[in-house]
Amino acid sequence: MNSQDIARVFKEIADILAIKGENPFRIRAYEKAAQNIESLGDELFTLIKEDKLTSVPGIGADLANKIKEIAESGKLKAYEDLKKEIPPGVLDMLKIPGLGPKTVHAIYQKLKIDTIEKLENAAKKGTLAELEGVRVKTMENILKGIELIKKGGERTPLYFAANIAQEFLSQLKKVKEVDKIEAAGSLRRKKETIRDIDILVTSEEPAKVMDTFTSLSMVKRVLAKGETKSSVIAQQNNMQVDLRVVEKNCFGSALLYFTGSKQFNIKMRQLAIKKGYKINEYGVFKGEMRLAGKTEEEIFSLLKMAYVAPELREDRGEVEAALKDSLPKLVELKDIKGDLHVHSTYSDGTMSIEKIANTAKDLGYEYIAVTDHSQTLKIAHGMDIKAVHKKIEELNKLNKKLKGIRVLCGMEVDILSDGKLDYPDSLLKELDIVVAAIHSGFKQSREQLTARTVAACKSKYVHIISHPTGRLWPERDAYDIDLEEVNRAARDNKVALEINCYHNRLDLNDSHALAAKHAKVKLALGTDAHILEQFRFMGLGVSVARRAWLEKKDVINCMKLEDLLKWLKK
Ligand code: DGT
Ligand code: CA
Repeated sequence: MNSQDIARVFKEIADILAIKGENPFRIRAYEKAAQNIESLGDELFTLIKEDKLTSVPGIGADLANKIKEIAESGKLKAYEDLKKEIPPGVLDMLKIPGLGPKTVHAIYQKLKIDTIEKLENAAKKGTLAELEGVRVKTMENILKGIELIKKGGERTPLYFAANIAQEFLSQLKKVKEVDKIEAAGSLRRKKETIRDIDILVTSEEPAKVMDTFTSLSMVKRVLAKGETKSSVIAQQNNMQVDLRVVEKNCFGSALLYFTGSKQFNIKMRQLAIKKGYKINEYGVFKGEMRLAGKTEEEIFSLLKMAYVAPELREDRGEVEAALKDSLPKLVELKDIKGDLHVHSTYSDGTMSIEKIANTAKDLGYEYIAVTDHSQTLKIAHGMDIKAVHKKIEELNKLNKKLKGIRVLCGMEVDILSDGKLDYPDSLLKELDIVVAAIHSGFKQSREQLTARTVAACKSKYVHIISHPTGRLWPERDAYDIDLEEVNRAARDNKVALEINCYHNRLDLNDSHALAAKHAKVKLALGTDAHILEQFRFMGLGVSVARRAWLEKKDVINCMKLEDLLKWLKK
């Protein structure tokens, strides 16, 4: 149980009270307590030990006792009792993005709807409109939200799927009967979400490989076990993992086939036919004669085309480009010279600036931008102006001491609901780098959200728009924003758009980033790391960038320090 788990209990109590229609002050007290608990982090446990919980604003004797009860027993009786008063299907509705407890209260109390299925029907039939304040748009949003939850249940974000696959791969690599092994499918193409994991191996003894695979400790259930193909459900996320054993000679053609995508495969098959060949997972054939199949390279070369990186295999023009040898030279992780979005202890991060600098240096970076939250974002310890001055001073001193790494003094500045920035220009101009972001008012209209972002682009001091569509898997879908207009504003004002590499953001996504590139907008990669381990999200961001056809010149993180500093001067 960490402080976030405890905060979640309090947040859920607030939600249940709201669904019951209780006194708003009582609800607010629990909400505030949840926020305070969350922002305390580990300090919460020190306060518990020292019996000083009531020194935290908004936490009186009653809440303090409740916190202690959860910390000691992992449970809270008052919460368990409260949960029993509301049908579970009603509580599930809270998971629908954009549907708050007040609306759930009305839906449940007035219309007696108590499951997501019933809610979906009511939204489809339009009967929800009987409720005050529910418009057609609200019903559309509810249906979209339900769709999102359903999708979320089936597909797993890349980061988690890759971790699960890694466990299987590392166990299977230890098996002596396994020769070659590779993950194929959407995972190899680095799609942002993965339905199932496809693994290919070559082996002289497939039966033994299948025995081991189906009895691995990570396996929850065996769906099918055959001589050349088996399928299991992994414990984690209930993900399906398929394993195929193929002939050594066919490894390349099988890898090509099972990497997909399906659309890419179709294109390749048409191309092969045009050239008088036949292509399938066993190889490339002319009549009965097999001409290639051992490696992917061999196949591409037989078809007289350049090697197509897996990330590009989506039938978005890559086959045509490969035939003309005009594929982009995709950016690689090793090209990245710095991370342009991390948080320190100055706001809600857990790393000191010194620690950030040393880690960045160890990663081989030339620079790192420490971009803490601005004053309005209180939940994330947004910094007031005085604190920013202190940070500037500390960084000036630190940079004089440091060798081989430059820490850029930055801030992630809120774009307020009227489009103004959260600090005055006089402060912004003292910073090395300004990342601007929307953290509130997600439900504003498309016009408002677009106007806010465009206004931020027009500021002389903004360099990067962070997570431009606000999506946060699985809670929040991207908000409605006109990215074409944002692209134009970014290009005209020399602002880069971020590919936020945080595992449940990946925002911009691949197709948005590709559109930005076409609009001549630069992209910036930032991990949004709050803890040390999250620096490695950069790899995820690079995957998005590669799927977006980005080259070194499209990504500002590939600039040398000297060039980046020039670029930041605008
Ligand atoms: P996923 O699992 O939905 O995230 O996406 P994929 O791409 O991994 O799809 P999956 O697992 O159904 O199939 C793996 C690959 O096998 C797919 O990318 C291409 C190939 N494949 C599967 N079914 C077909 C098909 O009907 N036609 C062709 N041409 N290729 C297929
Ligand atoms: Ca798959």
